Amino acid sequence: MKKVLAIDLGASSGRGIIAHLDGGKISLKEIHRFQNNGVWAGGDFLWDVLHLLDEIKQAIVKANNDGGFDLIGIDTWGVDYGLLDKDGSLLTNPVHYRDARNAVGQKEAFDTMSAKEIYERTGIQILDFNTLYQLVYAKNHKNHVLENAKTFLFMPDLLNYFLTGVAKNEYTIASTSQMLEPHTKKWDFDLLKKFGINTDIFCDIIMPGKKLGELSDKVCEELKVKKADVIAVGSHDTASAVVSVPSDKKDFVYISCGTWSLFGTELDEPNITEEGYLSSYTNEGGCGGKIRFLTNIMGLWLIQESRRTYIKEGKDLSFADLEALARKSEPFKCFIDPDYPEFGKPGDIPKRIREYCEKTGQRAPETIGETVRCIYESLALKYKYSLINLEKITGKKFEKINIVGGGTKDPFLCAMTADACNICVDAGPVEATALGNIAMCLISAGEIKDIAEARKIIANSFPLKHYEPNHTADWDSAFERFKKILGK
Ligand code: LFR
Repeated sequence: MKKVLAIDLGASSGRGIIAHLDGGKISLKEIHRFQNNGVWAGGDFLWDVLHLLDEIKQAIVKANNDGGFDLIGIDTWGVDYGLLDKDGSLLTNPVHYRDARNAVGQKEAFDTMSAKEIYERTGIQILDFNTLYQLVYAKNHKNHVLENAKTFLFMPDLLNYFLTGVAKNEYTIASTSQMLEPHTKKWDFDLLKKFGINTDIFCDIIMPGKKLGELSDKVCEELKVKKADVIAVGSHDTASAVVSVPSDKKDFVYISCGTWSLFGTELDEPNITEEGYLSSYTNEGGCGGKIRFLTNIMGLWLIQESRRTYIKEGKDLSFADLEALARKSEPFKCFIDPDYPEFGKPGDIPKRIREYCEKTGQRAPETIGETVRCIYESLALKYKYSLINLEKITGKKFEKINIVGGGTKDPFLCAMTADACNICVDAGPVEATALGNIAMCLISAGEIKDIAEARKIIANSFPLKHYEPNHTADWDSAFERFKKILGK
């Protein structure tokens, strides 16, 4: 019976979870949790990657003291990267995907190739933080860094490298970069050359489920732990989350719901069409040879960042407090497009929501409860909009939405999703990302046969919460108003 240490890093916190298979169920234990905040340094918004490495080491020591482990998998958010010099040392701190420079890089990239052409080639949703645009910015403004770079690593690749000394780019995380050819699953070097990016820095791509290496002698000595295998899991957190969607159907709809809401389905092949481009559907790489056909929706970030503003103003409200205030507030007062670019930047979201409502001729929210309710309803309506587009593009009709991840702890949002979309919702598991990571480790060790079996085991291990839709005509008229705001 193999023991797994899953390291799951989100954009605001990280965890170390140990797990094993026990009588056809996965048993989990969180042994370490830590903060992961972007840090402003001299006008740059950066990741403190050495802090993350240190926390991962603490998780390794704790897991070792808790009975040991045989396999480690690391997953993180997408797109961000670090560069090594010719001696294998980190050149600079990785830049946070919410740094304002990325929008500049994107604009500059469009001088070389249009957004549509980039989408047609890569199948990836046009988001200003995609690695491609980050590299265009680096080339145009920080070229001394790129000129000294020998090796390019995404965040999980970089952390794996620190633990093993092995430098590889894992496929699912690489697919978030907008720099892969989606059919061959290889680097699109021709594309990169068009942007003048040195293609020598990229590593071999490793597929999820393969062994990447072992904890290095140095790490074992430093931490006084035994050797363990480091597995290339679906190292993009969303790829891991999709592995653990507890569905036994071939076609299913999921929302990986946390800071972001990743709304989509799994496909066998990329689906790159004009409609997909216009409705912001992406073709990210999945585990088991699948494509994650999904759209990236702003998600609970809007509530998290609003809460930070309220706390700065001296109103120390928990998420449960915010939800309670929202429940008591006037329904359907005003809506936002959650994906309006201004909402993606750190700062005073409630103020930006008020401005947005005024600009779009709506009554602006006046209280905290009204603001939070506006966010919840707008997310639920964006899910409905995304479901309609998904059914149109794929020609499939879906009967249920599986919500996985931290958002499953929010019954208000889950119920609203069912009501707005007029569809059943199954919510769970909450630990979707870590579970997908664990599942790929156990598949690589031969303890689980494949992803279908992993999904059965996960469905069997964690209870789901079921929501029946309570769809009223109010949601239909709300959706008509919402579409006008989107300009559709
Ligand atoms: C979710 C996620 C999304 C990605 C965003 C930024 O945590 O990985 O999939 O678009 O973060 O990297």
